[in-house]
This record gives sequence, C-alpha cells and structure tokens, in this order.
Amino acid sequence: MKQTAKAPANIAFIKYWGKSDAALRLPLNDSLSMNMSGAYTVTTVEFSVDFHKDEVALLGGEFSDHEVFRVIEGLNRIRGRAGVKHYARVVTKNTFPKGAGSAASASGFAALTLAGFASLGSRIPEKELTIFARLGSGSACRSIPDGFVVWEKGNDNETSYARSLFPSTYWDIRDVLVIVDKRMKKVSTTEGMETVTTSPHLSSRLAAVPPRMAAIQQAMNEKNFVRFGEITEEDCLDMHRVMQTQNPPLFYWNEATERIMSAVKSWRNASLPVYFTIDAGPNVHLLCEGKDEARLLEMIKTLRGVEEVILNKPAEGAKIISEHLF
Ligand code: 2P0
Repeated sequence: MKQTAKAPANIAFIKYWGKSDAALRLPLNDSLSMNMSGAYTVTTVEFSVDFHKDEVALLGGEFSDHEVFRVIEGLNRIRGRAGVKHYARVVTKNTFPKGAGSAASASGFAALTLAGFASLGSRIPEKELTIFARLGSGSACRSIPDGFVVWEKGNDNETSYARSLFPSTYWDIRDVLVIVDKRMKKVSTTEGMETVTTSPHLSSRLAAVPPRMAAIQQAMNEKNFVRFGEITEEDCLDMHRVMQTQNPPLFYWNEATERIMSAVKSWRNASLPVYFTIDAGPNVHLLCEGKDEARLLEMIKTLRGVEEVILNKPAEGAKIISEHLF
C-alpha cells in the first residue's frame, strides 16, 4: 500500500553536536527544538512484491550515492522491524534548499520512517518511530512529535528518543530563517561530529547543557521570551565555539552571518526582542514573538546578502497525508 508522510524540519534551541555512539546515533547531550511550519519534506513510500530493487528519487534535485545508501539502510531497518522482504519505491520532495543547514535530513528521515511503516500497515508507537528516525539522522527524531520537542540522550537504543514538551499551539513565537547561502555545506554534520572530542571546550559544554536544559524549560513554562532567547543564543555560541576549536576547525559562518548577528544586537537595543540561532551552516534563524513578526520582517529587508526568507510558526510533528507523489 502506498502511503505519504509530511514531516517538518526542526530548529534546535539547545543543540545536538557530538555522539557517544556513531552507529546508533546516540547524542552526547539532550537537545530541545521546535518544528518549523515553513520547511518540510513530503515522502511517498510503496513496498511491493512486484519491485525488483529499491528505487529512491528526490523531486527537484538529486540524491548523492551516499544519501541513497542511507535511505536504503532506513528501508532495511523498517523491513527488519515489520518482518517483510519487499523492495520499495520512495519519492520525496523538500520545500527548502537541500544542504543549506536547514535540517533536510531531519525532516527527510522523519517522513521516510512514518511513511515507511504506514505503507506496511505497521502500527508503531510514536516513541519507537522517533528511535527509528534517529537511526537515520539524529535530529530526525525531533521532527516526529508535535510542537516543541525534547530529545533525551539516553544511554542505549531504547532510551534515546524524542517526546513533545509542548504542543505547537502552546506559544506564538516565530523562527524567521534568513538564507544567505543555499549551497551544500562543505563538511557534513555526521563528518563534523566525528572530531568533536578534539575540542578543548567540549567538556565545559557538556557540563553546561543539563542546567541550560532546565533553565530553558523554565523560561518556556513561564513564556519568558527574553530569557528563552538569551539561553538559545548562549547555547548556539557555545556549540559554535566547540566546532571552531575542533581539529580541524569547523567555521560555518560567513560575512553575511556575522552582519546579521550584529544587526540582531542593534535591533535589541532599539527595543525589538529578537534572538538568533545558527546550525551547521551560514544561515541565521531569527526568533521573535508573534506580535513582533511584522517589525522583524521590515528590519530583515534592510539586510544585505539575503537570498531567501522562510517564515516559520511552531508546527505539528510528522503526519500521514492523503496526496501521493506518484
Ligand atoms: C541540531 N545539528 O541540534 C544540530 C545543530 C546541526 C547543528 O542536529 O549525523 O544531521 O545525521 O545524526 O542530525 C545536525 O545533525 O546529524 C544537527 P547525524 P544531524 O539541530
């Protein structure tokens, strides 16, 4: 049976960087994110006895051989759990530039996992879906549950999973993704994380994350946006300090990234409560409350070097939809 899933990308406020087990994609620390309404993947999966090999296609782009391999490994895990041997056809499309540090692998593996099990008629609890998504790409587990999501690092395959902290309707905030470079990043996140232990700042980051996780959840409980924004920026800069001090160093920002970071400070001085966070790429996520959206979008128009702006509200998690891609 053919089934199609739509899964959001997610933006982490407390970031995942570094693994304790590379094969199982167990992270070194807990992380916390929000699903993005404006950036998602749609994937249709069909398993059939009539297929003689797995076929994987990306509409509007092309998967690398390595990406196809990762998708097929995901299909193998789904087949193993469901106890079937059929080959599959997978067609997928993204609403945002692949490889621009916008978590295409997160939404991609979340959509593949949900559509894959659904197409085999397997009823899998949400927690287990997050575990299967994590095995494809760590941050993908956070794109399964609704709204604001915590990924518990756990200590083995069964205990490292994601759960919803608040539904998407809980808090009217915005993540405005400012794209300054759509090209693929030179160093993939999987590769970049392999050398994380060479950073002298890793141990201080790992000690800082548990109290930071508690503090950001308290700020979210109180809907204290300023405190929430301060902690998010702090964790972003902490992660980038680790990246930049790894051997070899990973520097993901460009000139436009740094210009936006300093613009954010001046906008705050002009009483616009806005905070930034940046993933493994040069693009910048700007966070504000819903009431400040129009003012922020006006300020973004004054920036140089912006290629595209993607406006996001908090979104639901991965869902089955009725329109198929083939
Ligand atoms: C995050 N990132 O928490 C952090 C911030 C990038 C910077 O999760 O190797 O693509 O597939 O588990 O999930 C990107 O990591 O890495 C990521 P793999 P993934 O959003």
